[in-house]
Amino acid sequence: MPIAKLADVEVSALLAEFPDWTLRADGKALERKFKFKDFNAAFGFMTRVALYADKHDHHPEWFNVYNRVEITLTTHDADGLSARDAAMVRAIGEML
Ligand code: H2B
Repeated sequence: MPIAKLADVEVSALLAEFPDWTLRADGKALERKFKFKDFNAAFGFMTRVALYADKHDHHPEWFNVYNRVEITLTTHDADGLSARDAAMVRAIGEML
């Protein structure tokens, strides 16, 4: 089901509030790289994100090797960024 795309000014405000996230070159996704103490810490974090994703039906594109996690957030149903990504950025910040 389609969902509204964030306006450019909303994306700018989000990036200003969460400077650890960067806008992908095509402007359709947010990216962030995380590094943890070890795999246990990384996977614990991923588990928290996974539970959030399941609850909100909004899923990250991600990559993990040992203590590194890379997350890309986008909304396929909006072909870009939506309020769901903004909410997830906010939630992830509280899972660290
Ligand atoms: N996750 C993300 N990141 N973007 C989506 O558009 C999306 C999703 N859509 N998870 C959901 C699932 C949709 O496919 C289901 C049918 O609600």
